Amino acid sequence: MRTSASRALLRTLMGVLLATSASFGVSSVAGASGSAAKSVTITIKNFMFSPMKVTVEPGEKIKVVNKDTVTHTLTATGGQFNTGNVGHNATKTFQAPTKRGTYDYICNIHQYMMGEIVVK
Ligand SMILES: [Cu+2]
Repeated sequence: MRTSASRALLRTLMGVLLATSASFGVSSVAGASGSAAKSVTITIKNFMFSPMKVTVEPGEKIKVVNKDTVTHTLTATGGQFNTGNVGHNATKTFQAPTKRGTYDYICNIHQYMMGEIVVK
């Protein structure tokens, strides 16, 4: 009885191990397939970008959520990216530049709103 119980336990443990290694396999495949799977979110609230500075991989997806009641944009001062108008509670997604560097951005409507995206 005792042996079959431990055998059952062993089988369960093996199952867990298999499931764990399988999920590891999936995540490493996702990582290998590129940065497209990764994404970061910048939230706009009280006329501020949060976080003000994000570090991303080249081409990583950047999601912008506007929690203010007024419309904002997230616009690179160098013209590399621009969400266009993001209305109240709206979400826009764009891709980070593929070239490494630091990209400053502002809100086109309220140009004192500033942030920074670092591609490394
Ligand atoms: Cu704005």
